[in-house]
Amino acid sequence: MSRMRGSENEEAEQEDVCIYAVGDIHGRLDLLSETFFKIDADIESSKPRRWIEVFVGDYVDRGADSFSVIEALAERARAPHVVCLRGNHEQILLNFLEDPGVLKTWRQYGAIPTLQSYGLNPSANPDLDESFLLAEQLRQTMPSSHLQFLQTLPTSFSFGSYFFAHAGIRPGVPLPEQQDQDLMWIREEFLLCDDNFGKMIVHGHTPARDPEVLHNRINIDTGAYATGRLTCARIEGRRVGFL
Ligand SMILES: [Mn+2]
Repeated sequence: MSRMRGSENEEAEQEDVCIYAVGDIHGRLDLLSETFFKIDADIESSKPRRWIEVFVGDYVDRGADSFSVIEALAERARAPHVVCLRGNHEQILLNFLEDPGVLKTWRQYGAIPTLQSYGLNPSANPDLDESFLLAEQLRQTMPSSHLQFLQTLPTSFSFGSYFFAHAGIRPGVPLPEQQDQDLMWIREEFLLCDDNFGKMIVHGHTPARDPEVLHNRINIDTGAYATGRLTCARIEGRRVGFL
């Protein structure tokens, strides 16, 4: 069973809450900083009575500044209205600390720049011995605040008529019974499904050229790492816009 934050009794209040939802960051501190600035400016100008910020995961890998992205998010998430979800990339990083052999796979997901951002010096294609050494070094180097941040990320967040998860949900399974594996990894079975899922699903994980607003889901992954475009949706009641 997934760990889910949020509750149904928030539904009644949803109309006066503004939700900012941010897509996959992948080590782009520059874009994350811009997005913080845009959110803060929007709050300043539109003055919502209440607001929530949801980051849908994939903070690390591929981009150059994973360390600083985690640092910045962990800091911002100290505020109670900020929710950071767990992406599959955060999960692989945690798996690697437990099982260094995972690096063989993780490397293909952009692990090398992440390890470098923590001050490690991995070769381009580490063998198993080097993987054990790197995992040990990462355990030593990673600030405990980062580890705690990563270990406590929930895999979904439900608020009013919206449901947030990194990758999506498994069609046919009630939202409270969704499995972590699906919430962090699912693709086609979710993306190609036309069902009404009971709530609007807001997700990242599968990059699209532009943010996608469909009848049953909103995809906010615009491939920031490669495109330089980090999407932030602004959701107020039924209105969905982008900063
Ligand atoms: Mn992903």
